[in-house]
Amino acid sequence: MVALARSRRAFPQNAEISAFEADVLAGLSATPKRLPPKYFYDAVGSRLFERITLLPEYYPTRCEMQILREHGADIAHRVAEGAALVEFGSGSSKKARILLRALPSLTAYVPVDICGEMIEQEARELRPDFPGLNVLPVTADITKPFPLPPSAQAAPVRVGFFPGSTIGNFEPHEAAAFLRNAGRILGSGATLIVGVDLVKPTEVLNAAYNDAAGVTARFNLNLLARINRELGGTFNLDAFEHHAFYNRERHRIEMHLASLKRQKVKVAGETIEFRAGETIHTENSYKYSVESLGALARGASWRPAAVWTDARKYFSIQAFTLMG
Ligand code: AVJ
Repeated sequence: MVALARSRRAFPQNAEISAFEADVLAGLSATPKRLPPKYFYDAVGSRLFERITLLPEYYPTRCEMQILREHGADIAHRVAEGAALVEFGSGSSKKARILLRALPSLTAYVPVDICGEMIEQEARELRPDFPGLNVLPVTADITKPFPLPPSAQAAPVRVGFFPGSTIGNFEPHEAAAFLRNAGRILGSGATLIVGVDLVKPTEVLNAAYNDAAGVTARFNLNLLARINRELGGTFNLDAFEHHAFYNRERHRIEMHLASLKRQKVKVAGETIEFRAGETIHTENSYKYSVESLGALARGASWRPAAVWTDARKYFSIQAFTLMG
C-alpha cells in the first residue's frame, strides 16, 4: 500500500487522485462508512447524471428550467445594469444561458468550478453565442475564498447564481458557511439567486431517487466502479445495492450502498470489511421550504428578496440581497 501510494504521489498531476484516495480511505474507515458525493462526477458519473435529469421521475431539472424560462425576465430584473454574474459550481451553462439571454448589459459572466477543463470547454461554446459578453471562467473550490477576475471585481455590483439545488448536498451548517463565503466573494450590494428543491410528498421524492430504469442506482454504484478504476479497488458491483429514501426528520433524501453479504474489499492496498447489510452513506440531498432556506440565509447575512416556483411548488428559485 505504502509503495503504491508513494509512486502515485511521485506524479504531480495526480494530486487530485491523492485527495480522492485519502477521502475514500477515511470514509471507508469511519463508522458508519461514508463517501463524499462530489466524487460521483467523473466522466462516467457526469454522463449518468445527465441521463438522470431526463428521467420521468426526476423532476428537479425540468422544474428549474421551466421556472427560468417562465420567470427569466423577472429574475433578470433583480440584476443591476453592468453587473458581473458569478455562477457557483457551474457544470454546464444550460441554466445560465437562459439568464444570459435576458441580461444584455452584463459586464462579465464568471462560471466557477473545481473542474477547470469543463468550464473552459463551456466558455468556448458560450462565447460565439454571446459575442458581446466577457466570459471569464475561474477554477476554484466554491466552498473556499477565491479571487474574482479584475473586471468582475471592478463591476458596479456582483450577482451570484447557484442553481441545481447543489446547496442541498451540503449539511445545513455547511450551506450557511457557503452562503457566508459567497457574500464575502461577491461583496457589498450583492444579490444571490439560488435554485433549491422543496419539501414535497414522500412518494414523489422517493420515486425521483429510485427510478424504474435504474439509472440512479448505476450513478450511485459508479462510485465503487470509480474506486476500482482509479484506486485499484476490488469492489464487486453485484455485491452492493442502491438504497435511497426520504428521511422525514432531517428533510433529506439519503443515498446508500448496501453490502449484500459479509465481504472484504481491497482499496489502495487497504482491506475494508463489510458486514452483511452494512451500508456506505454516499449522499444527502436536503429539501427546504421557502421559509427554512430564508432562515438559513438570514443567519448568513442574506435577506430574502423574491421567490419563484413552478405550479406544483416542487422547486424554487430564491433571490437574496446581502445585508449590511
Ligand atoms: C445534483 C445534488 C442536485 O441531489 O438531486 C440526483 C444529485 N443524486 N440523483 C440531487 C442526485 C441522485 C442531485 N444534485
